[in-house]
Amino acid sequence: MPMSDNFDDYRKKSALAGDTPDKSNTSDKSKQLDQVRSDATNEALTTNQGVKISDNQNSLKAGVRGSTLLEDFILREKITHFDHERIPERIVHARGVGAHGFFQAYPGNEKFTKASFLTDTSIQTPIFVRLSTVQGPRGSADTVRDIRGFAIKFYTQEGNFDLVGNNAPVFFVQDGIKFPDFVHAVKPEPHTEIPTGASAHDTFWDFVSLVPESAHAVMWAMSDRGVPRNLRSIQGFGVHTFRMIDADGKARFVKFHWTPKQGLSALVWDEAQKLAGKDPDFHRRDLYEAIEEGLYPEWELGVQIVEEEDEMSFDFDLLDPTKIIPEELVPVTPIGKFILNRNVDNFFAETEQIAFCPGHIVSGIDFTNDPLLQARLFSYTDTQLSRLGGPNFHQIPINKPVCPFHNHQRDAMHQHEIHKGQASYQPNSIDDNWPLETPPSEKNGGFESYQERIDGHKIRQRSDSFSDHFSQARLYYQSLAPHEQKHVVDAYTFELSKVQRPHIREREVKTILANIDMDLAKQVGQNLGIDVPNLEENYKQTSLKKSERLSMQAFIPDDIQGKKISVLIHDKTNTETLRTIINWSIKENVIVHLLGPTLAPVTGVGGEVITCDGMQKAEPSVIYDAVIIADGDNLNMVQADGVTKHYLLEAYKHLKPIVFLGNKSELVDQLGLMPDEGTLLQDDFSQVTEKLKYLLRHHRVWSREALMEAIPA
Ligand code: HDE
Repeated sequence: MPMSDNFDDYRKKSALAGDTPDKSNTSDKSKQLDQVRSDATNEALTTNQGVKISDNQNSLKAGVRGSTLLEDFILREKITHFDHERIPERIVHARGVGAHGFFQAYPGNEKFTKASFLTDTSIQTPIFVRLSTVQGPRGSADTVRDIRGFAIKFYTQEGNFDLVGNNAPVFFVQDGIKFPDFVHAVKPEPHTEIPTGASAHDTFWDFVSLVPESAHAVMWAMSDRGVPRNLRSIQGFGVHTFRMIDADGKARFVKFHWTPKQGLSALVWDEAQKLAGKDPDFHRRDLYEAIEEGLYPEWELGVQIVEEEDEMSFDFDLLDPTKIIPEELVPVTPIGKFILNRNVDNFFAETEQIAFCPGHIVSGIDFTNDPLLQARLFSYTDTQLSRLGGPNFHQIPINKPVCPFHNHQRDAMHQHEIHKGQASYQPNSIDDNWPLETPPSEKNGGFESYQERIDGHKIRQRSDSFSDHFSQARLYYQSLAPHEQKHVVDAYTFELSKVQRPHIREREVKTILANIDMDLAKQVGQNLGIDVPNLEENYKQTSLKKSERLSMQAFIPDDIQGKKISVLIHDKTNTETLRTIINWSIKENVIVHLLGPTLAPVTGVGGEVITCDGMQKAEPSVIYDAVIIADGDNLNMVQADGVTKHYLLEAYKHLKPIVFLGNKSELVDQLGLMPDEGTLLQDDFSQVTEKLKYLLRHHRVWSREALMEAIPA
């Protein structure tokens, strides 16, 4: 690429020449803005009745200074509509972000299901995904510690299938009748409506310390899974055991898993807290921007399959939603993949109005008697009645099946269809009995519930097979890498330190944590000043001590696509270096932002004009995965700049790789940083690319955390 006096021209050209993914969506800002312009461009402004409006700035008044007239139907229509713009937010999972994509099945799935979207590899099934936090209201921050909802609507040719899962494979309660209690406890406290988006408060810990069945799910929430780096790098799970039915009517138990190609990564806690202030929309923005950049996130869908005859062969109950099936016992069989490749046009119409329900299933998939799932089957439709204002929410465009649907349901609030004919009942002879039922025996036949044999007494009781609440919580903790275990200790310590009532803190540590793992309990107890009884003799002996894929370390991506790097630049930055970095970023599909001291362009060593993508004060290091400090004749400037120094210190504290180009060991000393495998000091960017790639794939410089821990107090 020839040198150019104008660095910006160079950057545009190199982006065009580079081997980038399909960026037809383009990152060019003006084009993006064009895309979101109103679809009413070139149309006259009218009322909802179609009357053209001549003045949208002034209401109708009696004289220029007079009172406003009731007669002003234009004003009244506009204000009335505005007054009703909000609908009730979801009672849980209120804060979410959505995107469109498609699912593609792998060959061979007819071995266990007859669902056509899973067996016909020639079709791409459109999907809509909504990712959410559980606790906070619509306006809460994205990066709070919480489980993430991961709901997928598959618009199949045989009807909509909703897989309404979470990023943890287990839930807090075993029976749906406990769900409102759990939600009341975790939501903001009733007298203050505090805290927003957080579980670090008395009522949550009061409840979970009294309900041992929550121990396993709480452990997931307190681990790094509770603070994902972004929503492109979270796993999803169907949680409950479902069934799949093949064409011969044979049923098998399945657990759904979906795993990101991007690998799994988490925020460090300090970073999560800072982001909640510096960019409360961090996750929402990240997903939107990745899709706009053409960096489409991808997940592989898989199932753990258990033959019906093996139902009782585990030391936990398959119907218990607080249990996983360790992958050592039943591996995950991949059945397809999905990508998200289109942002919504309108948040309200799509993300807010989408209505998921675990009861939306298609032939080839069926339920089990998991008592949590059974309650969910009722709850979701019920909630839409008040949230979306009546039973016709399936007619809202985002909820509409892509296949035709016909029945005799009529009328009700917000009916969009104009049903014709007299026969809105069956049987009828007026319309030849149409629409007709389809026998299940036919190809693509009607839905038939799996004929499970039920034989029991009506009884309000939990099965004994649901009673081991601690073994799998222990398995989870013991399967984590040492740095992940440390984060769990830190998270329990932080959360419980916010609990005002000492007896709640003590109960959690002495009766829950001590029953899970003594090391964990002792460390948290020590941090909180609580003596912990040794309960090890109560521990149930289990054959499996570790399950490899519970640790996020088991999910290191193959590449670094979609990682974000900031390059700190000042006047007299070496333009040639920036060119090398940008060429590399295009090749690796990495997002690079050049950040100056202000938004004003900086001057390169040869006097070139370099436009900044942002300024260091406004785009803090917490937004990025790594920081590069460019070389040039600018060391004095960098040394004098407090913002840059803080930037680097914070990146170091958050275990991020930092590249000091121009071998700035003087600066490293001055900042008081301990050089480690993540502080890359070189003259030339090409000397660090391999190491930087390695560190970015592994996401953090974990050895630095251990190094900092090892320093004697
Ligand atoms: Fe939900 N849940 N839930 N839930 N849930 C809702 O439905 C409910 C449960 C999950 O992006 C609500 O439309 C009950 C488990 C997600 O729109 C509500 C029980 C799992 C979402 C509801 C559960 C989930 C919801 C609120 C226990 C993981 C967001 C608004 C019996 C497998 C969906 C709405 C979206 C939303 C009820 C337990 C996941 C009130 C009664 C277990 C991802 O109907």
